[in-house]
Amino acid sequence: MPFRFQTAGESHGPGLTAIVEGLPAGITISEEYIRQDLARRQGGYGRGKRQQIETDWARFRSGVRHGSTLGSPISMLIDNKDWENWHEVMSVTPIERELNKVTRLRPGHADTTATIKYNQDDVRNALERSSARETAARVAVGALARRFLEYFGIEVHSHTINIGGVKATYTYPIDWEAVEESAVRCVDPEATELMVKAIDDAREAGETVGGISELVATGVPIGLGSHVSWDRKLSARIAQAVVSINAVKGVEIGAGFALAEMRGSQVHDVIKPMNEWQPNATGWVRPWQRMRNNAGGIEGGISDGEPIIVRFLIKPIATLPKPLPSVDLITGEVVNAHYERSDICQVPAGGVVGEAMLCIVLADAVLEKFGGDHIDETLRNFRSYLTTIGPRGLPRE
Ligand code: EPS
Repeated sequence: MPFRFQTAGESHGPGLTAIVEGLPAGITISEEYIRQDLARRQGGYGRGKRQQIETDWARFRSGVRHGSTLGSPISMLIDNKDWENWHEVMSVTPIERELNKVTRLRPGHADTTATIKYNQDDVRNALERSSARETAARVAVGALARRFLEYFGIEVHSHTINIGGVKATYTYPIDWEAVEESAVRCVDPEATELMVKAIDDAREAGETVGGISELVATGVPIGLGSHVSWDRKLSARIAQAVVSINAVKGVEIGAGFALAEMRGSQVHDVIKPMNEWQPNATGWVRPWQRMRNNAGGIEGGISDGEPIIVRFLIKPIATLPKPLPSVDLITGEVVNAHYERSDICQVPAGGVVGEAMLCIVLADAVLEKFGGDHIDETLRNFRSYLTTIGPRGLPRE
């Protein structure tokens, strides 16, 4: 059973809904566990006033009993606290009063494209769903996937490596605690300071800034994904998942675009045997190791056992405090784009959403490979597979 999910909800409607299917029975989970990631998504220097209103919390409505998954669809509700202020504007039923419509199109948001495509005369009918508020639901789904991956010793983290052109210096392994302590989720303290300054400068100028976040997944066994068809490649699935995040305009895996400047011998990751054959706590053995990881943990569309490294670019938020010139949807006149309120920079939060999407893709790939209706069955299949992944000439048990 694949890991499937759907989200629903408008930014200022009553709340967000997520439905997840495919997780085996017997996985222990709590709302508090999910809250940790929801809180991380709400944080980061440069966030707007909305995050002071919300305390995102996902309530289970199905699929979990006495703290364990049942194997049935899991539904979660995240209330919008801000709904209180939007009852009339976002009313499901028709209202008496004539409301001011949003008609000043923001360049860079879905305002123009979605309003025209869906034949609307109020941009709110498009912007409510295209708002990155939806990513709260994805993070709740991603937390379920993360919990599942923990059973296999797979961890997914992210860190900010660039905000507005300020680049972080870092080496692996990353100190993830230091990342979470940084105001912008950056491991480099000097860069953190400069990134904060870049956000302050942007705020003062009525601007917004984007940047780059890096995802690192460790403990991923060799063999997730497939080389045989385009849509089964792990790299392709990750790229789609990450580019689907609001405001993401680019993605690279491993050394990515830097590979264009190297020759083949500098690029490909030389294989060497591991000296250690001892399984770790989860039973994971790593019979092969690479001298480096330019491939970012994926070769031929299949995980190769090295950490999966993915970077993605988040453009500056389209809602500018000092709006760009635009056009009025109704009159066609030149106007300034619509502005309500917005974040100045959402890159630290974007990293958390990226983690969620990577967790979802990896959970799906683990389920595809190992199956199972109860987590014990999935783990049995996983451990059995691990006995087969060493050099072919050596005993496999
Ligand atoms: C967001 C909530 C939204 C925006 C932001 C993300 O809240 P509001 O519109 O009420 O201020 O702050 O949305 C965008 C970045 C966007 O471009 O739409 C959230 O919860 O993440």
